[in-house]
Amino acid sequence: ELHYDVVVVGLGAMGSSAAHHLARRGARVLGVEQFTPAHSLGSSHGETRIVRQAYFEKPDYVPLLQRSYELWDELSADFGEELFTRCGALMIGEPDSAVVTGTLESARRWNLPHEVLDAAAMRERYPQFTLPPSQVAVFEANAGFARPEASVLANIELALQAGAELWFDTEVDSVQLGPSGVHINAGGVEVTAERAVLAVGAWASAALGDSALARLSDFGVEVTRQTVHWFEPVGGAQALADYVPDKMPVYLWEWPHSSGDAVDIYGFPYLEGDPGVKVSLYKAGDVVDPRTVDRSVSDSDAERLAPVLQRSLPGLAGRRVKGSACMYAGVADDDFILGIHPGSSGRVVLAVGFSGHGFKFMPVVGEIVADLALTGKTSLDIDFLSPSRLR
Ligand code: PYC
Repeated sequence: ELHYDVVVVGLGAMGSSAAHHLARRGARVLGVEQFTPAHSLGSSHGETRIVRQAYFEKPDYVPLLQRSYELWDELSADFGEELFTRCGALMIGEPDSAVVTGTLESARRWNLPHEVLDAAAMRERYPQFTLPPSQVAVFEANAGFARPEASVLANIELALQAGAELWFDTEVDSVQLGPSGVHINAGGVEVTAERAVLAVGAWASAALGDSALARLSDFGVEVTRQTVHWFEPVGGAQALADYVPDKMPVYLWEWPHSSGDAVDIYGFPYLEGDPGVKVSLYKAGDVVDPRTVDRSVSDSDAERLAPVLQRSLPGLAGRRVKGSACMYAGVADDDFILGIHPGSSGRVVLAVGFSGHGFKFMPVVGEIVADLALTGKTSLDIDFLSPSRLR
């Protein structure tokens, strides 16, 4: 019989991090992934993800981010490659916008260094951005971007080095409680474990069979299709030099809008080797099924983005040269689902529903999941993310 301390289902950002943290603590770990290492069929691809600490969504996330920053640096050192580049972040909007007020609330509550720049200061310092006179930007120097594919590969490599067994191209057909712990059917092979971790991302509603434990749709996770785009500057390829990380931070920009309009954008500096600069509308996707989602991306996907880009960063509104589609696994209140599954007698840990803003938490989620799977508790406050709040 194949028996493990912990089986981790899903080896995207969160599952690979969990497998890494569990294995380095000496647990006997099996990780199962339906696709290949660091694949592009979920939510852990696309070259870059924003990492920031003055968190406009909720100050409760800040202690998790402080720990995540320590673990980002540890992961980069252990892997031998910089995975988190601190080029700074700009949170832009009207002074009373949710992005600006929320960022300032978290920065003040947790005493995080930041600067408020008005439209004139922005023009001077970051001429790529065109703010109307009424808008401001909160600059956080201790922020930047992480590289998702390399981060997942780092977790996988370090998990393997620490003794984890990882099965790729293997679908999990069922996850059930049984007499010897959790019973999992993975690619036709029955395995048992003391604990299981479900880190299935956007596949929450489509994978794992229909047992009550596996039915994550009960938690109301809604999958949407998101597209990101790379634009060549109006000045052509030689103007890409104006968008390098030394000259341009990551940004998230909330524009005033009537409900239903999708006009908030975010983006990144130019990365060497890319044909353009990455930018996207924030949370603008349609509800989809991950099994049938259209992964091709065309100019029509950028129709709503183009006018917002034109008014926000006019010098970047040139040719669209590349695109990519991914999925968000959204929860109604936009908070993650991180904790022990309420119907699992303490045996199943959920790390799902990251709602389009989870990637920066990848290292701390791995640590928390390992705490929960091995000891049933964690020293970080995650009560606000409890699965029980949703059912
Ligand atoms: O979490 O900062 C974020 C983010 C920006 C766009 C998508 N997620």
